[in-house]
Amino acid sequence: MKNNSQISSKQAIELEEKYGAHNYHPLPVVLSRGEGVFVWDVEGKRYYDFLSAYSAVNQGHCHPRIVSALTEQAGRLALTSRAFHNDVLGLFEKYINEVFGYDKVLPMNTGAEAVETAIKLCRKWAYQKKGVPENQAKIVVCENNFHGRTTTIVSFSNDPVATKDYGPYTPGFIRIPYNDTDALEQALKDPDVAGFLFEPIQGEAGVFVPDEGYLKKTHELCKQNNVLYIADEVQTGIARTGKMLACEHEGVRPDIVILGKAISGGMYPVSAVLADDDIMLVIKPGQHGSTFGGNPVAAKVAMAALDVIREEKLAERAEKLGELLRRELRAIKSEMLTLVRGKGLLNAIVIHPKGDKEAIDVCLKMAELGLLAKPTHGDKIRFAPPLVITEEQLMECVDIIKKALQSFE
Ligand code: IF1
Repeated sequence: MKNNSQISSKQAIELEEKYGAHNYHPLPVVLSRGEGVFVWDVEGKRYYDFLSAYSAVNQGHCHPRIVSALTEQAGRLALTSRAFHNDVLGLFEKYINEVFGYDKVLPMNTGAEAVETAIKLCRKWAYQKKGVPENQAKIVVCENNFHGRTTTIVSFSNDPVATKDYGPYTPGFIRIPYNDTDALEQALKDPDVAGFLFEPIQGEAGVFVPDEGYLKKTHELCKQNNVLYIADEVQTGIARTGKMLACEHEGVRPDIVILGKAISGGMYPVSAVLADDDIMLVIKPGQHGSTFGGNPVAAKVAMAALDVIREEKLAERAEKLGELLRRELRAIKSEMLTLVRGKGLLNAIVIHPKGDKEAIDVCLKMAELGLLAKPTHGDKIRFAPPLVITEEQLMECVDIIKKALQSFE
């Protein structure tokens, strides 16, 4: 692969070190090109991308359909602000509501902005529809959640790395253990609870899949207590777990759905909140918004990205290939590999250290062998390839993972 970068990997890392905030500690890999399931570094080495930008690139890197949607619209009308209408937003809004079966969508840009939007929507609904006293609304969240990095969102995180020294924290959140329906039943005894905000599978926590029936039971509890069921599908949505929404695995229809990441195929920041009229219309003109939210480029890119998901049947593919991947990973003989879990093509392995070797060392070895993945919370490695991966490519990746693990035996 020809290297058309102006700088070497070493120079790129030095520039980031010197001129960039140190809010990340990336693997020592400098990427310069992506296509489908592959990315290439500056020196031309090819890797399988097993992170997919944390499930934003479900459709594969630089999908031609999505690239052309971006470039065509960007050259025609990029941003109008919402002070005026444009000829693309309404088409996107109709399309996404038909795909997911809701009355209305509120378009934003990042996942965190969509989560914040859902929190504001839920609170306003609580005061105007449920009759919760002003400023008393509470939202139940789960231990080990990850919903983004704004000060309100980290206010209800229990991850000290994400929260320390960012106080004072936003009040109005109750945290309960994940995957514990009794704990939710208890929390819902408080009449001021307005919503339950959860991830159908906890991604950052290490792809923690709740027990079968957890979504159904929690949905019923919320219905019984007139509490909004708010699914954060930023990472689990858009076919990643084998369905368009992970909640579909249990036939559950959330009151509010939060989407991000792969809604644009990773091509452009697009996020969205879906709800029916009785909830969404509590927000009146001027009460919420953002400069770029729902801009023509975002709208066109998102429609192309959703087209790709549906036309290439990527949900079905994720379901089938996810079963294969977990079966093959569980067959690997390695003392370091203690657990394999996931749904569709959102998976993780749990690594037991061997001597001084741990998950990060396995990731560095896999990178050497041509596969990129990153540990989360120390001992878990997330495996989330683009959903366009073929069975043959998946088997090649299993082989790389096996070689890396067994290199420490
Ligand atoms: C980083 C983690 C994953 C999310 C869910 C909302 C958001 C995210 C379920 C916010 C974002 C990203 C953030 C990114 C890395 C990645 C991540 F490791 F941070 F936790 F995926 F697990 N809801 N997750 O997963 O969306 O504002 O980022 O668009 O912060 O490094 P965003």
